[in-house]
Amino acid sequence: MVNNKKLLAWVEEVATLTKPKEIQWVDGSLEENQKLLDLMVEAGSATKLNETEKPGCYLFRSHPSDVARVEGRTYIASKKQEDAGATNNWIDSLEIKETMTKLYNGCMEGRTMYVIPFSMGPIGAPISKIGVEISDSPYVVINMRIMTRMGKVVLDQLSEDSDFIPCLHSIGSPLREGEKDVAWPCAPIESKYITHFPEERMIWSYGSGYGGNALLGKKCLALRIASAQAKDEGWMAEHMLILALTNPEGKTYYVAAAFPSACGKTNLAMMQPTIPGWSVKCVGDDIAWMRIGDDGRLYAVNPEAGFFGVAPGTSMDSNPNAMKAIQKNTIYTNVLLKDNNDVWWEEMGEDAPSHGIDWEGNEWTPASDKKGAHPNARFTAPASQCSVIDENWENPAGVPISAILFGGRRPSTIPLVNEALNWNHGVFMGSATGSETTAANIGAVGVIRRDPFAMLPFCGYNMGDYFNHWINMGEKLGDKAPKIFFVNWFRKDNSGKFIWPGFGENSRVLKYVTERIEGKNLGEETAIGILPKLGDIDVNGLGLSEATVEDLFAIDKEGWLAEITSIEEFYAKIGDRLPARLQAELDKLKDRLTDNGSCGCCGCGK
Ligand code: SAT
Ligand code: MN
Repeated sequence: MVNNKKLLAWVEEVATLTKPKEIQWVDGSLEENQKLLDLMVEAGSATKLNETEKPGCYLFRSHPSDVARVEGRTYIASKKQEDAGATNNWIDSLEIKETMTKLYNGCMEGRTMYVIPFSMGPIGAPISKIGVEISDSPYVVINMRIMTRMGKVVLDQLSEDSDFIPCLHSIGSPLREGEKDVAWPCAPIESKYITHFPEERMIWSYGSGYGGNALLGKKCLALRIASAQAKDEGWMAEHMLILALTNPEGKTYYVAAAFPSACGKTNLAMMQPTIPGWSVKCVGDDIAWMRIGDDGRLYAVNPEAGFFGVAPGTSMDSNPNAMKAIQKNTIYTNVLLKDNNDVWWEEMGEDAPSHGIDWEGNEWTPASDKKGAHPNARFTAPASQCSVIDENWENPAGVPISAILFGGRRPSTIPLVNEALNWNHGVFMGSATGSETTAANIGAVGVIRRDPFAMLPFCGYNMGDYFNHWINMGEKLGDKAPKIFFVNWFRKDNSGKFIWPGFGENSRVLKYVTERIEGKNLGEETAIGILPKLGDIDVNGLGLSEATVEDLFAIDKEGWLAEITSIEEFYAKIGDRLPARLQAELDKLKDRLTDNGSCGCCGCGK
């Protein structure tokens, strides 16, 4: 029996506005899930995959206009524009409510309205947050069942007066009397809106059924709304994977790492180290909620319960543990369907089938000039199916973080690994993160953009205030603060080939990180940070020449000066809420690089 007053009133209010043909309270059971899947297969929007090869797996094809997050249609609605800041699309709360209320009017006609109670974080954990998503998409229901803890178990947590985050979602495609449904109903791009109300802790999404636009627990709640809550409450909601790294002596270090979407977070989170005796376990692959524990250290929880990973590029080479985790009970979206009802995608490590159906539903052969899978094709799989999931992945207290990594796709200038001189220098590094854009967002691919802390599309408030929150957290953590490193697996040589092999070989860098944590006499202070000396990172067997290795850590002065100019431009955009201490870090870096009154050989800042 639902007795939460706010929920009952909200469900009634939404139903009155959106006029669904029926309302279904989702319980999260297996039977309910199967019923929805059967229904979608029958309606022609899902394909059941080969039961022997892929038991319990289904394929969906989205509309070609609805294949990724739409940052251009994603808004932060607040009373004052400066509270959203220069990096967000701001919209006046009252204005957008009026616009979207008109769109929501009757938008669920002919469809079922699902009420999906979910918990981000283990049920009942102190850091967890309860949300309720109302959606007219059964695809959203089955994805939310994998990505979150969902259904009756969550509803049972809500008492008469307890609070939750309302997340309203509609695909924006009413099914009027006599109209035939399509496989992937959605609204045209210009009427899609993904709107966040951080002041009211509320989300309204309209018009898209894909990924982060529609699975509202993920980027919308666990990052945009949670980041605003975290600032107010003194914790952190970050776009970070969490991994456990164990050395041959059996000591485990937990590492959190922020990379922009589709930069290999899932691969790193489940990586198979190539160096003997080391192992990696996964706590999470996309989001970390971190708070300061009783012992003063930073503890991280993965608020999600599943992986929503990029399929193309995922292979037994790049990520064997993900490949194994997605063999059953997995939802595939926008991959290629083989003639035996199994799936395939580019760079899967398996020869392309001689024939198949591509992500747009067309006949495909290797001679086709189009890709078989969309570059942002995804798998949705339960984290519990990952054979290297860490034993503490659902620990309500979280795991203690020893190091934080930032990174992005940078073809030049940025070294393989560079350690911050101190916390605020690390905050500076995070704030200046840049990366080549990827297919995870609709827009140009392959241009470098500043993506501070990999949070550019996910920070729910003014970026300058967010930077300041990081500085404040460092002050609270003091000498218990994790060490900060900037990594770049994506350096290219003159012919455009990646220099560093990446994937499992990244364990060599992680090993160096733990050795730095242990205070081993490695690395040296330079103008840009603490860089490994030649020999500090074991590159044996990689076939890299000494010159190439040197190149991975060389300080490209010209490149850095250009980098500084670009960071200055970005900081200017942030405006007057940019913390003075970050400007000071930028100035110090410039001085160190240009020898302006400094010794020029170290990071002493003199
Ligand atoms: O579509 S999602 O936002 O869930 C995936 C991503 O961009 O990382
Ligand atoms: Mn992500």
